[in-house]
Amino acid sequence: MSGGDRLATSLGAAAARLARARRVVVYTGAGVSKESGISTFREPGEGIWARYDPMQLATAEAYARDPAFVWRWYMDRFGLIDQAAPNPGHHALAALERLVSLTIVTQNIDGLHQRAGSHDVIELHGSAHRYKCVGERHTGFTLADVSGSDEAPPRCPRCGDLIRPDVVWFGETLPAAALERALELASGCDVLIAVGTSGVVYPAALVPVTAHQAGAALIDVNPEPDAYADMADWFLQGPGGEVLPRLVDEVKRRRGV
Ligand code: BV8
Repeated sequence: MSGGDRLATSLGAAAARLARARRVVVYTGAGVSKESGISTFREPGEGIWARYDPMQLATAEAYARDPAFVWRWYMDRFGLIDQAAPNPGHHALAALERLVSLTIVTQNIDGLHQRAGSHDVIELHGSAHRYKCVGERHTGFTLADVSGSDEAPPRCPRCGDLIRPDVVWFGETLPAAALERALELASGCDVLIAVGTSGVVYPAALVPVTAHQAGAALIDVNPEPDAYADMADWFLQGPGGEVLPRLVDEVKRRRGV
């Protein structure tokens, strides 16, 4: 059987299970935004961490050491995110939310799921569209609220502390309510779809494992094998922007819509 035939067979079986799902969780990582032109983190040679040292950029210590350098790096990245648009993978997941009871649990900070029309989205690692002061006493700012320059981080209008992106850096705990709800949904869902994640960053990476251990069917979508491919009931090997629309079309066909 060719690779394409294997994918079609697995995709049909996965769609049949999805079409009769009671409660679905979709767990996404940077790969789901790759076809929107946003770099992933760990792909050999092209990922963000293949070009930059995360410990020099994505930690509170790095920000304290050189706030202007880290701020400028994030302003460059967020500029690319602002130019990006949802791709067919994001739109397929928004369509799936209209077919089954579904929550997206994302590690991504780009907000593309929401821009594609998904409503129930849990952001485990924060957002590129939200800022807070380093003391975390004042949060929920937009960039316009703090009128930052690309060169130097602005100061909090309420307390004068440095402003920082409201994203989760290495060594920082995830937003407790978001992680708690994500793990609760994972332990109660009957199907979990993992899309575009290497599955190496904890504690977020526990979400698919929690679902699998609770007996949920696991569908893994990735062009390359990842941490979930072996434990998955169906490993759908391909880019999310191609596999997800086909998967949702199959579910619609089985649902007669
Ligand atoms: C924590 C910031 C408690 C936001 C990120 C030492 C000290 C402290 C902690 C640790 C430590 N050692 C280990 C840890 C835990 C650490 C961790 O897990 N490290 C890993 C790397 C080993 N975790 C933490 O620090 C977390 N906090 O543990 O706090 C604590 C506190 C103190 C002390 C101990 C513990 C915080 C983790 C969050 C870090 N923040 N980014 C930003 O700037 O963006 S990391 C980054 O990784 C992003 O958040 C990203 O979302 C996340 C996961 O990456 P992926 O999304 O999976 O992306 P990746 O590139 O890896 O994979 C992409 C996949 O897509 C690939 O498989 C590829 O094949 C696939 N793909 C490619 N094209 C497509 C595709 N898929 C589909 N379609 C395509 N077209």
